[in-house]
Amino acid sequence: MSEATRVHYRTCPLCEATCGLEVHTEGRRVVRVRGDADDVFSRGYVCPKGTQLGALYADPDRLSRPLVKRDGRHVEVDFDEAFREIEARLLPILEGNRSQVALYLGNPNVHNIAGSIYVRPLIQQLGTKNLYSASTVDQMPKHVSAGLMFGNPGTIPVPDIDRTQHLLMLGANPLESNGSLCTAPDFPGRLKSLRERGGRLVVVDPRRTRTAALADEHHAIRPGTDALLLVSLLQVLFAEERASLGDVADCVDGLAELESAVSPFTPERVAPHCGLAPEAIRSMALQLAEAPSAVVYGRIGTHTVDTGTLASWAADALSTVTGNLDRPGGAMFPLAAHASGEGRGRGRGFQIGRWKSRVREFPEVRGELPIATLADEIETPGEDSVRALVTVAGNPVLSAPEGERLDAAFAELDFMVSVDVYLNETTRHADVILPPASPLESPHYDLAFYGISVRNVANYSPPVFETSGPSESDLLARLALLVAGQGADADTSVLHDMMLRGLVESKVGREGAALAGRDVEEILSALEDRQGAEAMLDVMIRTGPYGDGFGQDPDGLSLEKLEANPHGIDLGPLQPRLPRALSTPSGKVELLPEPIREDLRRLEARLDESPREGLVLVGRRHLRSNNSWMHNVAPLMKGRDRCTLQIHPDDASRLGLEDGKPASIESRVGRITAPVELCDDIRPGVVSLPHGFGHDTEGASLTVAREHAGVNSNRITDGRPLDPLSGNAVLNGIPVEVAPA
Ligand SMILES: Nc1nc2c(c(=O)[nH]1)N[C@H]1C(S)=C(S)[C@@H](COP(=O)(O)OP(=O)(O)OC[C@H]3O[C@@H](n4cnc5c(=O)[nH]c(N)nc54)[C@H](O)[C@@H]3O)O[C@H]1N2
Ligand SMILES: Nc1nc2c(c(=O)[nH]1)N[C@H]1C(S)=C(S)[C@@H](COP(=O)(O)OP(=O)(O)OC[C@H]3O[C@@H](n4cnc5c(=O)[nH]c(N)nc54)[C@H](O)[C@@H]3O)O[C@H]1N2
Ligand code: SF4
Ligand SMILES: [Mo]
Repeated sequence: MSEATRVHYRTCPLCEATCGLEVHTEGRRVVRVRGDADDVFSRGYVCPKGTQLGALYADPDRLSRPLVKRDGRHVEVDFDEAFREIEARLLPILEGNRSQVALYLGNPNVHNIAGSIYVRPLIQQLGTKNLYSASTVDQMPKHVSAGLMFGNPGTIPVPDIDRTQHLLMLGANPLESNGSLCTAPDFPGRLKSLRERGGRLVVVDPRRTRTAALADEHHAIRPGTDALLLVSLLQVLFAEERASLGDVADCVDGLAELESAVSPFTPERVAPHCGLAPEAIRSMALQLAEAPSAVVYGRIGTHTVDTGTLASWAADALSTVTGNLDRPGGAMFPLAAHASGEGRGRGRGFQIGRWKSRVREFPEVRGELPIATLADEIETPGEDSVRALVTVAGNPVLSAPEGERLDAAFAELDFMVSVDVYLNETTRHADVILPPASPLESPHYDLAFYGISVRNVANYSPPVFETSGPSESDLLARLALLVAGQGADADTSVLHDMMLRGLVESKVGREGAALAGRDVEEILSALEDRQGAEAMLDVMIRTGPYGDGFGQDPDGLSLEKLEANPHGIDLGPLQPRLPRALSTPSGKVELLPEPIREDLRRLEARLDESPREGLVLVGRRHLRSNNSWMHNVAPLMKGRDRCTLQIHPDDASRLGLEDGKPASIESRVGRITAPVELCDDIRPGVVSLPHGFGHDTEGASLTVAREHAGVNSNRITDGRPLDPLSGNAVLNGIPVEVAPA
C-alpha cells in the first residue's frame, strides 16, 4: 500500500548556509532527504541537520494545536479560542500602556518569509519601546559597525571566500556552524579550495577547532581580546607604511584620523593581553598586506564580547586599508535579487540611542533594546515596567544571559503569548502558545541570507506539503490585527492586501523608483494569482536589480522564473558596488566614525591595565545541534554527551578535576555543574561549554531533549557587562571559578 514517492527541491531553512535539499515524500511523510546535486549554490552538500528535516517534521512533540494555560496546565484549544484568550488578556494591558508589552524575536525568524515580512506589522501595531531579539546575543555589533561605516546596518560586507588568497578568520568555526554573516553552502569545501589554489587560511580561536585544524596557522588568543589584536594589526600596517586603499580611495574618508587613533596599539603593548607573541601579530598584519587579495572575517567569538563593535569595525577597516574592500577576493557587498535597487551612494546614515532603556539606560539600536536587560525591565517596578511578553520563535531562557533570572521573571508576567513549535523552557511560561504550520508547509526564499551571500543567488521553494493549519504569516498577521484593535477574528486578507498595495505604491510612486510612472492597479492585477507573502516576494524580485520590471525586461527575474528553476538561479560572483552601495551622509566609507573613535579610548585604557588572569569560559557549537531547539530530534542526539566542560589537562590537574567527573563552574551570577572533558585543543586558562542545553525543566514537553538535558550555560552568563555601542551581551570570556563538584 505504499504511496507514490514524490521528489521536491527545497532550500534548507535550518542554518545560514541555504543548502538545496532533495526531499522525497510519500503522502504526508518525508521518507528521505539528501543534498540536491543540481543546486546551483550547494551542489549536493548537506549536513546531518538538513537530512533530519523529516524527523523534525514528524516529531510527536512538535505542536500542531494551540495551547492555553488553565490552572497552571497547558491544554489544547482551537485557534479561535486561543486568539480570543489573547484579546481578552493582552489588549487591556496594551490599551493602558503599550510599552508594558515586550516583544522578543528569536533566531528562526530570519529563516522564514513570515519572520521577515509579517513581524514588521506586528512591531508597528504593538508600538512598544520594549523590542528585543536574538540579535543582541549575536550579530548586533556587525550591524552597528556597518551602519556607521557604510550608512546602513544591513550593508554588511562578506568575505569573498571563493576568490580570496588570504583569509584571516577570528571567532568562527564554520566546520561546525556552517558559517554566519557569510552564506556559503559547503563552507568546509570552500576553505579547502582556498588552500588548494595556494591561498592561506589563518584562524584565531582559543580552541584548536576543526576549522583551526584545517588552517595554515592557528593562534590561540586569550578570549575577549580580538579588538586589541585587530587594532594592533591596523597599527602595524600604518607603522610599516603598508596601508593603501587601492581602488576605493576616492570613496573613503578618515585614513589619516585612523592612523593616529590606532598608533598607541603596538604589538608589544597588546601582546600580553592577547596572549600572543608580538612577532606573530606583526606577521599576521604583513601577510594581509602582502597577499594578492585578503579579507578579515570575524564572528561569534569576536562579536559577543564587550568590545564586539570595535572588533567588527576593525575587521572591515583592515580589509579596507589593505586595498581589499569591494574587490574580488576581498570584502564585498552582495546584491540580492529582492534588493530594492543598486543603492544611491548617499543617505541619512545610521544613528543609535533614539531612546534609552528605562532601568539601565542602554541606547536603542535598530529599534531594539539589549535582551540582557529584559529581566531588569520586568523586575523593576514602575509605570513602564514590562507586564506582558510576546515571543516569536525564541528561547531566551536558554539563549540569553542570566537564564535563571529570566526564567523567574517570566513566571511573574501578567500575560505571555508565544508563537512557537515547541513547549519548551521559555514557552512553558506562555499563557497561550500559537504553533505555526511547519516550514515544509510554507514557501521559502531566503530574504535574510541572499544579502550576505558569497555569490548572488536566488532560489525559491514552494511548500512541500499542503498546510495543515495556519501558516506563520497568517498567525503573525492575525496577531498584528488583534493588537491593532481589529478583534480576534479579523480577516487577515485585509492586512495582506494592504501590505501588498503599500509595497507596489512604494515602487511606483517615488521618482527613480523601479516602476516609476506605472499604474498601481495594473501591477496589482498582474499579481492576481498570488496571495500574501508570495505576491510581495514576486514584487520585490520583479522590481529588484535583476527583475523583469513587470514587462520592462522580458529576460529578467520573476517568481515564475524562479519556480521554473527549482535548483536556483546563479546570478554570478559578487561585483564591486561602491560607491552606490553606500548610504552615509558624506557618500563615503567612514573609516573612523565618531562613536568608534570614542570607544577606542576605552580600549586604549586597557593597554595600561595588567593583563586579566584567571579562568574564562567560552562557548562552542556542534555540527549536529542548532542553538537550543534541535535537541529533540533523536537521530541528531546519538553519540557522546555533548554538554561537557572542556578544559586543558594542565588546568584540570591543578584544580583536581578528572575526566568524566562533575565540575562546578561559578561566575558572578550563578553556579552550574557539568561533566569534565579533558581537551588538549583548548588554550590553558580557558574552559568551554556549549549553549542551548538545560532541558530538564518542569512543564516543558521535549521527550528526547530531556534525556540529554545537559545544563544551561547561560545561567552563569553575566548580563551586566555589555558591548556599549551595540548592547550586545558578553557570551565569551566570562570569568569563572572551576572546582570538583
Ligand atoms: N552562551 C551562548 N549563548 C548564546 C550563543 C552562544 O554562542 N553562546 N549564541 C547566540 C545566538 S548566535 C543566537 S542566534 C541565539 C538564539 O536565540 P533564540 O532564538 O532565543 O533561541 P533558539 O534556540 O534559536 O530558539 C528558537 C525557538 O524557535 C522555535 N522555532 C523553531 N522553528 C520555528 C518556526 O518555524 N517558527 C516558530 N514560530 N518557532 C520556531 C524553537 O522551538 C525555539 O523555541 O542564542 C544565543 N545564545
Ligand atoms: N551546528 C550548528 N550550526 C549553527 C548553530 C548551532 O547552534 N549549531 N547556530 C547558528 C547561529 S545562530 C550562528 S550565529 C552561527 C555562529 O557561527 P560561528 O560564529 O562559526 O559560531 P561558533 O561555532 O560558536 O564559533 C565561535 C568560535 O569562537 C571561539 N571563541 C570564543 N571566544 C573567542 C574570542 O574571544 N576570540 C576568538 N577569536 N574566538 C573566540 C570559540 O572557541 C568558537 O570556536 O552558527 C549557526 N550555525
Ligand atoms: S549546512 Fe545548514 S543549510 Fe545546509 S543542510 Fe546543514 S543545516 Fe541545512
Ligand atoms: Mo545566531
